[in-house]
Amino acid sequence: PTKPINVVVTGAAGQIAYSLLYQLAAGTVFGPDQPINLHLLDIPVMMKVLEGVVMELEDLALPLLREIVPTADPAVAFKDVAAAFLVGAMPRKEGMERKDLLAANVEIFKVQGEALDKYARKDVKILVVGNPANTNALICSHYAPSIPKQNFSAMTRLDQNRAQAALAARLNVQVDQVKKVVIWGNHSSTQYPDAAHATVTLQGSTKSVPAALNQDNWLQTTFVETIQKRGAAVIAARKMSSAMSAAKAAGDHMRDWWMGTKPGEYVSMAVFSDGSYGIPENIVFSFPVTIEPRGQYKIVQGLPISEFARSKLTVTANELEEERTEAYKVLQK
Ligand code: NAX
Repeated sequence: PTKPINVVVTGAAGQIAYSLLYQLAAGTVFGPDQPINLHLLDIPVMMKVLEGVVMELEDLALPLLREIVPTADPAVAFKDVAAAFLVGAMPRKEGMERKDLLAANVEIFKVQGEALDKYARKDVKILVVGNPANTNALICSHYAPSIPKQNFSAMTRLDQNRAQAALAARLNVQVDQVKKVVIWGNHSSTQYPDAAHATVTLQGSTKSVPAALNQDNWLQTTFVETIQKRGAAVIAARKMSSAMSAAKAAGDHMRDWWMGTKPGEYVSMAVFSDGSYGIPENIVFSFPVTIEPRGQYKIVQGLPISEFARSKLTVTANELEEERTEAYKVLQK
């Protein structure tokens, strides 16, 4: 029998965790043969709410879910974890820009980086969901020097899923017929959702999305803006930020990292830039990647970058460099 792995979810009493925990317990992320112990971290005032979440997890009656450890202590939460979902943060409210969130959140990711460094497995896979996700991942890694930088990532999978769904709707095909949409850069309104390399399968034949749409103008304007502003649109409608779709995307991200990507496909993950595509190093930037089962991600190389795309990549890379400067300023105070 396979030994259980420890998996931590922070912000465990929050709304994204509420949808995410079920997926983890049901085996859709780490596979149907991998038992898990769930470590649930939240802040002290949320411990009562967390008790309710624990009751519901018990009542799922799912055999893969072994121990459940609710706690407000990072030392307990991060103990020997093989995977970490860093969801806990202050969520964006209506009208709030992500930059306002930075100061409030870097402190949290410093503390959690230190705890990962001390208590987690050295091969732990870390997914930062809490915003500003890319820069939080950078800070977290900075305070966890004993864990390889390649083990840190931030989530742009929700943006990828949104982009894929929007293209499928436009092309009037089922969502899984659209592949290879890329999200470049920051999980913010400067992200560049790029359909230039995407493919669509229509009645058994596969062609490029730009050729199928024959509307570069739509791809460069309405499409980009719709995806960039989708999070804000959900907040405006729901008065709360995306949760069900965010949790699904977090599961997708970790599953592909753990199990590998499908042959001939790639996915977008925000990871440490190694200078690929001329992006400055030492920022956490969303790139297309492929992953071998149980392996490391590899940034997809050699995609042609148009002049239009280049201008978009520059804007989002600049924003990440600014966030990095801001974050280190806050930490030096
Ligand atoms: P909620 O406010 O529902 O839950 C957050 C939880 O985190 C709360 O229970 C809170 O007590 C807890 N928390 C706060 N500080 C903590 C700490 N230091 N340690 C542990 N727990 C702590 O927010 P939710 O809607 O679940 O969103 C969580 C985060 O995801 C937000 O930062 C949000 O902006 C971000 N998102 C990121 C997305 C992405 O694509 N990367 C998309 C969805 C979402 O907007």
